[in-house]
Amino acid sequence: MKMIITLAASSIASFSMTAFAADQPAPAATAQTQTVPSDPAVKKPDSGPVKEVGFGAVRTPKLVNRVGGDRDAAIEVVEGVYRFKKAMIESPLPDGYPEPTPFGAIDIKEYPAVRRAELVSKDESGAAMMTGFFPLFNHIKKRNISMTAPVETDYPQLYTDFLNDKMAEEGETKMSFLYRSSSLGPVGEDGKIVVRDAAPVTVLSIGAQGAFDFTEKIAELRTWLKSQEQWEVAGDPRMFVYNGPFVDPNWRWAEVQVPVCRRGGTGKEVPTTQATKLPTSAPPKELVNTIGMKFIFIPKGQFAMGSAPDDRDADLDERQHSVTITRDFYIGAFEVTQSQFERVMGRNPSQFQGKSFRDGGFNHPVERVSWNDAAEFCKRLSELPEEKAAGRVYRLPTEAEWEYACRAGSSDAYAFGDQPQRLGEYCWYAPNGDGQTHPVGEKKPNAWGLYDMHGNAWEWCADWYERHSNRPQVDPVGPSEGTDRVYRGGSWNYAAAYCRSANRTATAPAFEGFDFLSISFRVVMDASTER
Ligand SMILES: [Ca+2]
Ligand SMILES: [Ca+2]
Repeated sequence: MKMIITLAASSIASFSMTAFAADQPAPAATAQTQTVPSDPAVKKPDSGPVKEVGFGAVRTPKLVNRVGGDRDAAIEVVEGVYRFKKAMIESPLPDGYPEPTPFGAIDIKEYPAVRRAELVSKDESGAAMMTGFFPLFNHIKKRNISMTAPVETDYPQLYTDFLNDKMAEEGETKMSFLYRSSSLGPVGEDGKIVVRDAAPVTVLSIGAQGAFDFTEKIAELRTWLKSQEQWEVAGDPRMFVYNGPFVDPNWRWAEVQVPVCRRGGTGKEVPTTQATKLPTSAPPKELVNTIGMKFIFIPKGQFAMGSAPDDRDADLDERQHSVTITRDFYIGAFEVTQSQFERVMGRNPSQFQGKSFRDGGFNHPVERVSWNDAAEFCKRLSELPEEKAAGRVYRLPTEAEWEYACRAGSSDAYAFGDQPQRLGEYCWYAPNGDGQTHPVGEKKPNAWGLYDMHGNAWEWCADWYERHSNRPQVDPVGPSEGTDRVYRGGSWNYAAAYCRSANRTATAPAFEGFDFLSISFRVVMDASTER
């Protein structure tokens, strides 16, 4: 088995180079820059275009912690290219990716979520990896996506006991091309290829040079792990190959990595390389209830909740972590409107109503509702005889469900990408809000068919507020008690950063001298009730 892995490692490396040579113009020169990766240490200017930094090579000291091996090895960025001795990396890395680890050094690194095209092979011979390269290459070509570095190879279920070098009886190999940004294409299947978002992961990594022995590098990581008590293994190993064919074989750059978590952490429960497959981009099922509220079917799945480590607009309470939603659900396509609220509750507390509005305001989101009002609405809607007969039960979304639905497969700042200048297509916010809410559904929906998740009116979630940790979570519902309830998404009178998918806000659930101006909500209907 050891031998096989060594073969696989070297054949991928050498074959990749050949394929680049045959079919690929200089990868770096064709870099299609949708967003510019950025050094978190550098403050973004308040306005104006962000300056392109070479081909994307940026220093990311906050994401890298040198913990062993050659501690003095230091990479450089020269003219937008990573360099170490005579080795260099010219293709851009995915957005937010930490810098490479130089040969012989051992780092602990924080990787953000990444959209990637995967091809799985049960064949361990290494030949399968050769046949895997072209489908992946054709996939990115078809979508007009440029090559990034690295090409990633995962070895899921390779070990039954990594620390004691016990191999599994059989395993598979997964080769992945990484998207630079999730805005480059949707998740879903493309023939044998699956495009999905891998969750953020912390890894122990060792830099490798030229034709290296995979098992030797693994052994060095194992030795390091055995020498300390703070970190433990949290998944199966993977390999990064950074270079194309134009690089001297002796100076090719690679890394061998194994996921780790702090001892006592829960990282093992959701290994990132074996994440639940995300829903495809196929149009979800819709449903309209007896009072005309439209709902969209949201399939269960996994996503990266919170903000990427390099998002300079992010607040401290948005720490990125993996969340698994284990149950399908339905969520309102729109915010609850004034007419829907009035029909169920017999009153309309909104400030933006009356004859100065096109339709009296009835199709605007209801606002000036407290969390308690929103919860009461769900209860009364569930109790309507027609809804009861249909077996439907309504509730507020958990904060995780809300963000999962808002992102609709995206790991960027907004559901459509990272560019706030496009927000006006999707969102009523301060620059275009014109001092009021707007009828629901007038802007573009997200990829799952949900409107006004960004902006128009804020939206209550079920959870009490607390700061996120970086632990993986399954169906989180927030703390059992608290003082403030969460609300999300920004509104007509707030700036772009407040409308980000990950932005969090909270306030008291009852009226206490604050009139909940511009806070509305949308409701969830549990999918199990419909099957
Ligand atoms: Ca909204
Ligand atoms: Ca916030």
